[in-house]
Amino acid sequence: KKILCKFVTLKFEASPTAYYIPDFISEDEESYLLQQVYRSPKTKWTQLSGRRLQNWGGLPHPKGMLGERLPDWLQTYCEKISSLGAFSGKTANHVLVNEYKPGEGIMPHEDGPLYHPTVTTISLGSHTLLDFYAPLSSTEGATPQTEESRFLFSLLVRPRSLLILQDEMYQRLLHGIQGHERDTLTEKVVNLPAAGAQPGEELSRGTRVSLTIRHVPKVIKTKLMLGRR
Ligand SMILES: O=C(O)CCC(=O)C(=O)O
Repeated sequence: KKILCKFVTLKFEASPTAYYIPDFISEDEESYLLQQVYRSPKTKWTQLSGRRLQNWGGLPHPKGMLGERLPDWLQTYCEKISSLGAFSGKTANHVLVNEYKPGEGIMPHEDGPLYHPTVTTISLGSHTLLDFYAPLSSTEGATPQTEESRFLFSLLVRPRSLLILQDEMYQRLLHGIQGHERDTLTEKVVNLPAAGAQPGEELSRGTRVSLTIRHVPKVIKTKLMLGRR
């Protein structure tokens, strides 16, 4: 398949894995997806500090997600990505849509145990740098660790690209996006060749919409089951 011949594998330490697939979708598909995102009812948006988001597929919960049918425009991409084998044969059933204006971002975080340990992201509208951090060391009495000292590397995600993070990259490292309006690319951006960029290049951020597509294994199929233990 066209998509598979373009991927790049990055290996770090034990086995953190990232696949960066440029031009996973066409410009027409990008416009269509953006149109669908902005056509969604206003009530679908949740405003957070530094970004707003739409949650599709249900709210992940330790006792199980009350699954909601995904709209066709998202289901199509869930199936397309799942057919690459990203979720060990399962089909993605959950999508978070995040919108970041220039200067907005997301604090370093882990995605937690409610998801299959693979996260896939389609970027729309603008590039961003996704930054990776070492987890807080549990060493007692160690000097406090700053965000800066825990920073490891970044990935440049261009519009229309697909990023697949698996294994340690998902389970051990934290990821975040700094609230910058411009990025100067350095050697710390480890996928520059794959993303068709050069060190020293400066990129201005526009509004980026990301589709974070995942598989939530524990799903409650009907409301009737909610009261059961
Ligand atoms: O926008 C992105 O690419 C990252 C989103 C993210 O980390 C999240 O929603 O947990």
